[in-house]
Amino acid sequence: MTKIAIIGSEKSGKTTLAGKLGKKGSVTDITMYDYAKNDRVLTTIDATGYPASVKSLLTALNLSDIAILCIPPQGLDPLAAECIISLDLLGYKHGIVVQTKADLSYPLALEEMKEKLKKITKGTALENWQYHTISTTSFEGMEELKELIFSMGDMVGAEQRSLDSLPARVVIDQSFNVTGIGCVVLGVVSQGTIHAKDKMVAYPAKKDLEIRSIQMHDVDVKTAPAGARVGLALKNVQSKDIDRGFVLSAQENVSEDLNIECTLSQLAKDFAVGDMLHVYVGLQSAPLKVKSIKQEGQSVEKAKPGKKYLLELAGTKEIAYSKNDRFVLANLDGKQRFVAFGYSQ
Ligand SMILES: Nc1nc2c(ncn2[C@@H]2O[C@H](COP(=O)(O)OP(=O)(O)OP(=O)(O)O)[C@@H](O)[C@H]2O)c(=O)[nH]1
Ligand SMILES: [Mg+2]
Repeated sequence: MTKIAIIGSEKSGKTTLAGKLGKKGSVTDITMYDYAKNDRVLTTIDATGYPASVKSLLTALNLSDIAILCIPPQGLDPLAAECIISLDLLGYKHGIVVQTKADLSYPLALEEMKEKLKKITKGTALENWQYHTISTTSFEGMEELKELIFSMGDMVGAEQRSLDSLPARVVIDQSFNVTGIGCVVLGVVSQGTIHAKDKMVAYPAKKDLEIRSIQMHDVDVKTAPAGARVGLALKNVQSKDIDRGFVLSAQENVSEDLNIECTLSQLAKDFAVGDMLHVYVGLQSAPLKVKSIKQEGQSVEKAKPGKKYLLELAGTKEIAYSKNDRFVLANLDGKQRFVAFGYSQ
């Protein structure tokens, strides 16, 4: 089961590509496309709410294992750069830089663009990503891209087996009521293995529940491993008790305020004590106010690009997280909105 996110700047060919990789399914601020044939199962997520919403971009990336960054013949623009910064802050491991609309360019120009992109992404999470050229008009490179996605998917799947034995966590992206069944949620097992009849807790609301049944791509299963996209029928809760971003788990930290040790992107705008930042973890987000900034134990007024700080942040919305969860910080007033990544202390 492979899960990919298609991202990039406006009119870079994202939706046309997504449409070639599966059948259109649910639409919110992300649009899902499904494909299943024999043992090849693919979920493609188009971050349709981006660029208006950075949350759409982060949601698509968090629900996927492989990112497809679309770059059209016009090359990099500020939004494509913002996508690269988000991938770098997330420490996103697997992806392909796809040069789209090859029919509108020519081989030498595409090769030059690739060299330029390799230079720009040196030292970022994208440093060792593969490059591939396609056209959804002439179909050039499309079969090869599918093969590449599935072979990367197999590799990611093998990596995920090391997560199967961790405590189970399921990140929820949809919750609804089904007549005769009750609360049904859709999400991804981010680590561990879940079983029908498991008792879990929905965080941050701390609602006790039981997994009644599990489906993977509309097929009933008894267990689901790390990396699986699942539909779960839940007992003892109602769909209104569970929102997107909730985590089903045995144990999570829950708080409104956060202390985060963070590293600012080289391309971030600086921020100061008193500023509002948006904090993202998994599929959750919340606005938090910067109460204090410390650099090597000393209080400072401002945080500057490329540097490390300990932030004291005050919020009003409960967030669920675990020790190793990576937080991403954004300043929604900025031109380039992503600011930093960090971990709670
Ligand atoms: N010539 C050519 N045109 C393409 C190709 N792929 C997409 N297009 C066209 O490019 C335009 C944008 O394509 P979309 O797939 O909507 O791109 P997008 O990135 O989803 O665009 P937004 O969601 O609006 O940002 C459309 O008019 C497409 O028909 C291609 O391979 N070749
Ligand atoms: Mg689109």
